[in-house]
Amino acid sequence: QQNRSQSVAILGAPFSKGQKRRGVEHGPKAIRDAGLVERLSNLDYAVHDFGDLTFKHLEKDEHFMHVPFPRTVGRANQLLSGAVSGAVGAGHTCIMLGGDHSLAIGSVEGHAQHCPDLCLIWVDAHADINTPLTSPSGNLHGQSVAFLLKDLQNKMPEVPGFSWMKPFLSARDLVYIGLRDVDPGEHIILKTLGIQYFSMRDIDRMGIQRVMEVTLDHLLARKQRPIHLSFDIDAFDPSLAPATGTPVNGGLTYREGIYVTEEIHNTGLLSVMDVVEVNPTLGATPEAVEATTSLAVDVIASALGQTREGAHVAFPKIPEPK
Ligand code: 6HN
Ligand code: MN
Ligand code: MN
Ligand code: MN
Repeated sequence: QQNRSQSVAILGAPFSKGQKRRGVEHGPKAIRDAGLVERLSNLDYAVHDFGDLTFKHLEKDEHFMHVPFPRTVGRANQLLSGAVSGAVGAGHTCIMLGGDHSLAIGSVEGHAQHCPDLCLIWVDAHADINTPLTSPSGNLHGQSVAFLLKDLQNKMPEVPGFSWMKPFLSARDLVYIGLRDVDPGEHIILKTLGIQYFSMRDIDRMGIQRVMEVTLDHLLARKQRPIHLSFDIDAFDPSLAPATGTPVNGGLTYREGIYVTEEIHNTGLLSVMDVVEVNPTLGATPEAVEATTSLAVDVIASALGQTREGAHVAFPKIPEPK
């Protein structure tokens, strides 16, 4: 399997205002400290670490309805969009380290500037498709997808801070994997728009192999196109990824999660991957935090071609003694 691009850009987005718990802004540093760059270099990539973006603190940012920090989140995503667009335009496969999942707005938007025909795979316990009118919490990390979808354009109010962007994604270009905590308003949106999703129940019924087959067929059968993978670490079971803000029992096993990223790698079409919601201040013990951050490194390495069979290692034949 050929890698789509031999160079990987790492982009840190230490941002947390899409939800109310502090600490998720330390995600990028924690994932780097777990050895990300070395692991990717071992896979034979040229790794370009672009460092962390610097997000401005906005003085005046009143609630919009019950949505906190709308302008701060909007501005952060505008900045991130430019950075992702630049990295993709320069020919890198881009890994965006969050930060909370509101960052997917800017990440997918920036990706779409270079790849308007992209498709989106959203791996998450949550659907993150609330509008401000359906959201129980008001938090923007639970609303990212609603900002992206053309199909929801006339259901979205004008949220201050987001006038720089327009929705561009079609509901048929999106697949969810791992859902198990969907709000009532989100459920009606998923059903009305006919969005393809695989809940944990679907994974129990079909198995992860069939889920990935249908997912990739749904998105790629008509034509091959760039994949945006938005991976919320809370898709994994909380026993594997405890250091996250909104854990939900009954999540992906280690092997299911790795199978998802292996299959995506094998398409050769991965273009941008987000890894979000790693909150190193929320683990009960240092071991719990380390389990979460090293899991994040594992899924990234797997999405970029690390195999469980060792095939990624450049060893053309069995060495012989002289
Ligand atoms: N995430 N559905 C809940 C809400 O507040 O809208 C939870 C969202 C979680 C968001 O994990 O990225
Ligand atoms: Mn999420
Ligand atoms: Mn989630
Ligand atoms: Mn490969």
